[in-house]
Amino acid sequence: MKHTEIDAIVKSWIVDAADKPANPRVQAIVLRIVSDLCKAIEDLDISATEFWKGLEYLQEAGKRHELGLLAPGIGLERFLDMRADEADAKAGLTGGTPRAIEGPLYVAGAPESVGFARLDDGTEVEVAETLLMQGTVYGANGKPLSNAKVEVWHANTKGSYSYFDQTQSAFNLRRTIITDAQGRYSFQSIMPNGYGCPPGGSTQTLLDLLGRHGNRPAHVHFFVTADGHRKLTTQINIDGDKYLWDDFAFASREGLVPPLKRINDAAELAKHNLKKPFASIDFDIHMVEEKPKAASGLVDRIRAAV
Ligand code: MBD
Ligand code: FE
Repeated sequence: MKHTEIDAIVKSWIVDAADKPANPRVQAIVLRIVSDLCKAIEDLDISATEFWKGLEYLQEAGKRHELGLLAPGIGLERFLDMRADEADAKAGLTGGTPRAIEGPLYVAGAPESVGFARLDDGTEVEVAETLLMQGTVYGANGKPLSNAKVEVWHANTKGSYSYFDQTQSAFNLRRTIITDAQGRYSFQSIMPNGYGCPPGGSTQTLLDLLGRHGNRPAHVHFFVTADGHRKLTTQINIDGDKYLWDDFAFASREGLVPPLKRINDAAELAKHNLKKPFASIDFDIHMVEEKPKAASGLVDRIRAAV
């Protein structure tokens, strides 16, 4: 079939078949996606068996709650970021901390504290390097922002996230830190390890067929919100990680790999009440204003909440 024939027949199914008011946005999107899919079936001569295998794949991925993992794995979540960056550039919005994908592993409702938080529950202190991370949140006017909300979440030494990994304590490695009067946040935690897609799962199965690995470099996620500013979703990567520029989710970005210092100085150890050398990362965060034509910082999606 020619593409013009496909367009006509799909329009007859999706648009002309309507006999009551349609949601025009949904109609336009479904028309486009079904037409494009039919064209792919035609052009690639996708067999009926291949079609049903594809549908079954998505059904199974949904059953396993892996669609939120598949989306970054095939680049779609990164693509949304690229479009948001483009919208910002067009709107003349510059200067903020780069955004980076949220991923599927955020949990709302983490314990809140002002200025400082300890993120880890202590169960991995023996096997993990201690990580201290700190910085200042700056507003659009370049001045430190007190009372900004910094939500942080990251994986443990096995690359697993609490809540999704039920062997971890509630909210392990997840906290909400309110910046102090100087706009500063700081936390003590453990050095995370990179995440790997569950072996045998839907996402890894597809990645295998594509000849790809399913690993992320070690990273720390942030949501930052402050009055009068656009919500920032970002993450930093741990410098030196094997997968630093080979992330299966394509989220590594210039500006989001802060220098990592290894500290062994007795006075510094004493200051933080630590007994062994630790890693320290300084990361300042620059917020921008919410602008009409720029990307919104708010993304409505279902998130776990406790
Ligand atoms: C993660 O930890 C993550 O951040 C993303 C984007 C995908 C899978 C696991
Ligand atoms: Fe993550």
